[in-house]
Amino acid sequence: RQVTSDASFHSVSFSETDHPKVLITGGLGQLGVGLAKMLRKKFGKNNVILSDIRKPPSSVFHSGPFIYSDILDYKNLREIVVNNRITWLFHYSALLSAVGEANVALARSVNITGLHNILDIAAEHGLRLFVPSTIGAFGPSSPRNPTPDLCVQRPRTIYGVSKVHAELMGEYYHHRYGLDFRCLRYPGIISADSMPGGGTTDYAVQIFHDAIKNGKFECNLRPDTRLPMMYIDDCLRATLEVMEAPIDTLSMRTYNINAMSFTPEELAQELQKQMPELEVTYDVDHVRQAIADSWPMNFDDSNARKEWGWKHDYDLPELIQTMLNYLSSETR
Ligand code: AKB
Repeated sequence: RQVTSDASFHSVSFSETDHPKVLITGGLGQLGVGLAKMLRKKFGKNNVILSDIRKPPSSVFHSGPFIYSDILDYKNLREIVVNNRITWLFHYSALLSAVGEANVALARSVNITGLHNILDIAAEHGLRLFVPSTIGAFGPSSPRNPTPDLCVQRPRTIYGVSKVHAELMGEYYHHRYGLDFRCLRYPGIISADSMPGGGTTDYAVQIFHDAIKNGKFECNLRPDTRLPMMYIDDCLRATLEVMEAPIDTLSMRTYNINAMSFTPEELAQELQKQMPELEVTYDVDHVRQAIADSWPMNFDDSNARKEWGWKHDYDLPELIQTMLNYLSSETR
């Protein structure tokens, strides 16, 4: 397969007055269903297709279009893009940091080979492409407090290596083929109605579920491990905002975004203000701890704020209140 390098080729995609036709890959992970819900409100239910290789729960299946798509199968991907006249692609398929270390070959194939298919499809069909990157794209030799957009990136996980690769390949395709590539480096994302799978920041979601269910939580990171974090609604809004940002506001194609930074101990203390009976103990997972110790403690997102107006809504107390309200209404 060949990527055409004729820039005029890309102008056929869609006129600015039309709604985009959206495809979301890896749609059954932590973020896809929420993203689809937000985009469907704005662009119409049938203009947003969720996809994954897993069978969707019936609530997801009945809430809008869902399709089987394997990002490692180029023909399958191209067929979906062509048959549905896709114009925007959100590429969420990936193995996260901890699970990637447990299965390097699979992480390499999904996160790197899969991305190559996505880039080629997007360039070939003039799509606007969003790929999430992460605080995990930095490593022990990066400045950690704070971490700016442009600095040394030498991550020590296959997840981080694959995300640096995605950033660089997307930017290369932008310069070489005119691909409209947009990328945000997410901090740890905290959500109530979807669970992360196999990340290092997962503790910050699990603590809420265990606190409500059992009144206790065993944390797999040290109490003083500081990491950047964000509530899911902010993350999804940032993603839509960067996709809609006029091209002339973007001096770069990859931006850090952030909302807050805390340690497990600080999160537990803030949660205990609402739930004084909550017991938190620590049993450190050394793989996750080593990963967290190599990641940013504070994330400098000043370029996103300056250039396209990024602003978070949720700080730590707001996040805690929102999570507790949601989860306690679920158990009632
Ligand atoms: C992980 O912990 O692997 C992810 C991330 C920060 O990218 N949540």
